[in-house]
Amino acid sequence: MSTAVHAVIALGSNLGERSTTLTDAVDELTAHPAVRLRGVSAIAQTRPVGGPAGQPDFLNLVMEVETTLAPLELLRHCQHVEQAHHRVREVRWGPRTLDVDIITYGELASDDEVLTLPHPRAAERAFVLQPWAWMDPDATLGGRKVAELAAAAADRDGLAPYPRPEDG
Ligand code: A4P
Ligand code: MG
Repeated sequence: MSTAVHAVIALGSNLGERSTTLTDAVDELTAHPAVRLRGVSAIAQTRPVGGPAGQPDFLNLVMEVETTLAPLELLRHCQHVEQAHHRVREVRWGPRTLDVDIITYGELASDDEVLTLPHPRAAERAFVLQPWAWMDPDATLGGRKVAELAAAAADRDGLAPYPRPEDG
């Protein structure tokens, strides 16, 4: 029996019923018998980074799981969940109903383009780092505190808790 590994997974949605999509996807990802939920962040509303001008704001969250799936098995599982949400993705970095990225898989480092670990753009993206720091204030990525990386990220100003407090 293989040992369980902790993995951090980031979810984003900027089309359709965004918050329902994210919370359903958390349930679907952890419905797999080899995946156990260890933590899930609050939802952040974030301005789109990259992609076509004028696309809607994203909702993003981060979750931590413990899994006995191998890295590529976990990627395949994430892609199945994306597909179950009828993901629309015609343009790179364009609007999508659901995007699921693996941010870390234990301490594994890989530059394989099918599964790059840690996720190559995570360390500069507040839409990943800030929810991660909310979930786990002591988290580190590449030896640096995730909360500090989040504060320094260029897209930090476009991020707010969702729903905003004034919305109730
Ligand atoms: N792939 C390689 N490494 C990984 C990994 N660690 N996790 C490969 C997941 N997939 C990985 O991904 C393309 C290929 O990446 C896959 O075939 C997989 O084998 P994709 O999800 O199909 O395509 P994509 O998401 O359109 O492109 P990409 O490059 O993954 O984009 P990103 O970096 O995920 O960025 N702004 C805000 N505010 N919030 C967002 O959530 N998301 C993006 C997408 C851009 N801007 C955003 C947000
Ligand atoms: Mg992606």
